[in-house]
Amino acid sequence: MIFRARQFEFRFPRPTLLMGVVNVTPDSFSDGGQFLDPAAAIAHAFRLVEEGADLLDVGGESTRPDAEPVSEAEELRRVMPVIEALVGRVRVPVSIDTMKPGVARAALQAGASLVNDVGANRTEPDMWRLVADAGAGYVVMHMLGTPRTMQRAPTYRDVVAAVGEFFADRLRRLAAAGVHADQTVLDPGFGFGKTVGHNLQLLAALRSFTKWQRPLLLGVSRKSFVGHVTGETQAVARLPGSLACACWGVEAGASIVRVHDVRATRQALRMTEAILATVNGTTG
Ligand code: HH2
Repeated sequence: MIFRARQFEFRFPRPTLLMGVVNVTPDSFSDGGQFLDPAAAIAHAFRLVEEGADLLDVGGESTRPDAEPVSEAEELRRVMPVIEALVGRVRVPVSIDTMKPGVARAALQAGASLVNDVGANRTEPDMWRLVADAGAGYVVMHMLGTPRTMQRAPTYRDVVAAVGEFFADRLRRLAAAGVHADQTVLDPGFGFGKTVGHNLQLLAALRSFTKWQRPLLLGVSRKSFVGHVTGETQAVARLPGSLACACWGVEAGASIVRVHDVRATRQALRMTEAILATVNGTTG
């Protein structure tokens, strides 16, 4: 399996890729306001690379439930100085976390290598054409509704089947828009229109989503369902629960984890991978 994002190419199997989160927002649930100043965001991004991030995900709009939508101009104002400062100065691909084609276009023009589209439930193909033209990577994330509405009593007949059908449909639509399968990453969208039970069911069934032979991205870091299960109310204190999910996720076939705590997650995953390699008889 190969993942291509412009000049970058990752071949799997390989150690799990760590995507470090850079939120240039005042209101992210996990670290809102800490990196709104571009200089702080840039310094944070360099630190994440030093700690072992294989990708950087820069976002200028919080997608937490009930977050205030941000205008395109404001989102550009937040993310562009950060993307421009990072591209060419870090050796890892820079991802733009946006639902807006206009923001994705500007980020790609500035040298970003992939688009992390939490709004991949869109039906208009303009975002996909941009990705096709740039040869960029593209994260296909499942969300029920919009950040405004997604946590209002989400219901599914079968959440695992619904996410699977979404992936199959989007891979077809992306191919029709000229995006090669090698450019895609699949993400069940933990917390995006999901109850605690739905998130747990998706984690339990993660392996079933490997059937498309595409890297699976796991975005569980500090999320509220970890708080619900563990009783930890503070997002920044949810690292142990997040690590448990990440280790399970890698055992269940995840290839990329999107995290705030790169150094700690890297250590947990390298250890998990060493154990798995021994279980599978591929080392010593
Ligand atoms: N989760 C968040 C944001 N972007 N992208 C993908 N592909 N998968 C995710 O699970 C995901 C994501 C939410 O986390 P965070 O960026 O910390 O919070 P906020 O949206 O409040 O900025």
